Order: sequence, then structure tokens, then C-alpha cells
Amino acid sequence: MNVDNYISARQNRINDKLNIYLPSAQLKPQRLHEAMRYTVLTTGKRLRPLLVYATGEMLGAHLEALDVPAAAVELIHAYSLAHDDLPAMDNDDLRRGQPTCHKAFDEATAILVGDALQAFAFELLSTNNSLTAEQHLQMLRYLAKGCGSQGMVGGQALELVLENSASPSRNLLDTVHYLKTAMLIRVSIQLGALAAGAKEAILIRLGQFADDFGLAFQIQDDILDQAEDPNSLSYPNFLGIDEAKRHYYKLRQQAYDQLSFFGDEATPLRLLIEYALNTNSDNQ
Ligand code: GRG
Repeated sequence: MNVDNYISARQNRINDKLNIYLPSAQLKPQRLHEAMRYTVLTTGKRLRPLLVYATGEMLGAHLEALDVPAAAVELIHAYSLAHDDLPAMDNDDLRRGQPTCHKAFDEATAILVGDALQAFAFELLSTNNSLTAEQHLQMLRYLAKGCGSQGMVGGQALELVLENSASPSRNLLDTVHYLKTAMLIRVSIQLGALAAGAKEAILIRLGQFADDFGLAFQIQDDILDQAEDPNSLSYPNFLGIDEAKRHYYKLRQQAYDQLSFFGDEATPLRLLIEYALNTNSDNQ
């Protein structure tokens, strides 16, 4: 299997599904729906849906059973980006190379877009597809916990604590990024596994893989952004660039090692490590 073919096939699939699932811009309230579509349908890597597909496929799920959970995690991700870009948060003008939602529309609309995308993710996940009612319930629980106050939003809240701390600790830095970034990655992997009917032991093993993958992804992002803000509380600024790179490589290797348990069927997940954790950090 070739990495580019696999990634682009699944990206095309989720882009088609998102286009179909999202409310039409002709439906009232038109401006809100237009802004929701604008926010989601811009070109992102679709990493979280790719993780749902790759994990589910590894464990024998049908692609049709993975479309809805894959869309749900991308909707949550898109909502978090729209809210994170707001003036009260990061105050960014550009996202995915285009004006952020509040710049293209307005602040109130961007807040409502995030709210509506979050609700839509849960609505979609509760709809009937090829999964059992128990699988639906489990997925709803994992997603709700993963993106709430003890997950992604909690990570964002703790980042504010970190930024205002006189002596920020390494432990707090790690907690922020496990929650803010790695948690939705973890949930994506877990939803893929749940769609395949995976048992607790597999979920735990995949949770360890997800944590390594998710934190490595965040550190890579920090290394790539390093030049942008030398004063931010990023891994390179906190640990020093050499230690940040060393930690990145260690986590990436650990993620590969976690997959040795699975054999050849883990090829899609190995391809995703290649795709998402591909920084030659020595060149940064
Ligand atoms: C709920 C306000 C709120 C925030 C939650 C997830 C999050 C916290 C904020 C998003 C902003 C951010 C920069 C998070 C760090 C993780 C990260 C590298 C996000 C970008 O994800 P990619 O690279 O983006 O997968 P694309 O555009 O490819 O989907």
C-alpha cells in the first residue's frame, strides 16, 4: 500500500461525506449554515478522520461503519479551530490559508458555528448506521468525555493557567497538550476501534499509541512554528530545541513500537505515522 494513495483515498472519502452530511447553505438559517460549511470544508489534512479509518480498518470494521465517527471527530476539530481563532483566544486572521471564520463572517457567527458544529457531531454520531445501539452509546460517551472539561476544552483552560503561571511546570505543559491535542486524537482512534467492536484490552493498548502519537504531533507542530513566537510556552521554548527534538523522536518511535503487537493489518496506522509525523526535525 502506498502512503499517498491511501491518504488521498480516505481524504476524498471523508470530504465527500462531510459535504453530504453538513446542512445545505440554502437551508435556514442560511448564513450560519454557509459559515459551518466554510469552516469545515476548507482543505485540512483530515488527520482525525484518517485515524478513525485506519484504526477501524486494522480491526476489521467496514468503511461504511467508520464514515459517521470519522465525520464527527472532524466536526469537533473544526469547531475547536473556529473558537480557538477568536479574538478572546488566539485572535488569528488565517486558518488553512484562508480568513478565519470570524474574519470571513463575524465574531458572533463564529461562536455559533462552533456551538452548532459541536451539537451536529453528536447528532450525527447518534444516527442509525451499521452500528449497534451499544456501540453508539459508547462512542457518544468517549467523544463527550474527550472533548469536554476533562478533555480538549479542559486542556485549553489549563493552557490559560500555564500562560499565567510564574513558574510553569513540565508536568502542566504535558497535561495541557495531552488534553488539548492528544485527547481528540485518542478519541478518533478509540471510535475507530469501537466501530470494529474492539474490547477493553485493545482500547487500552491503542490509548498508549494515541498518547505517543498525539504528543509527538503537538511537539512537531511546536518545532515547525518555533520561529513564529519565540516567547510562547511551546516545547522548544520550554525544553530547548535539542531536548524537544529528542523527545519528539522518542515518542514517534514509541508509537511505531506500540503497533508491533498488531502485525501487517496495522499498515494504515503505520502509513499515518509516516504522513503525520514526518518532520525531519534536524532541518528545522
Ligand atoms: C475549544 C477553544 C477550544 C479549543 C480547544 C484543539 C484546541 C483546543 C485548539 C485548536 C488549536 C490548536 C493549534 C491546537 C493544537 C493542535 C493542532 C496542531 C491543531 C491543528 O491540527 P491539524 O494540523 O490541522 O490537524 P488541519 O488544518 O490540518 O486540520
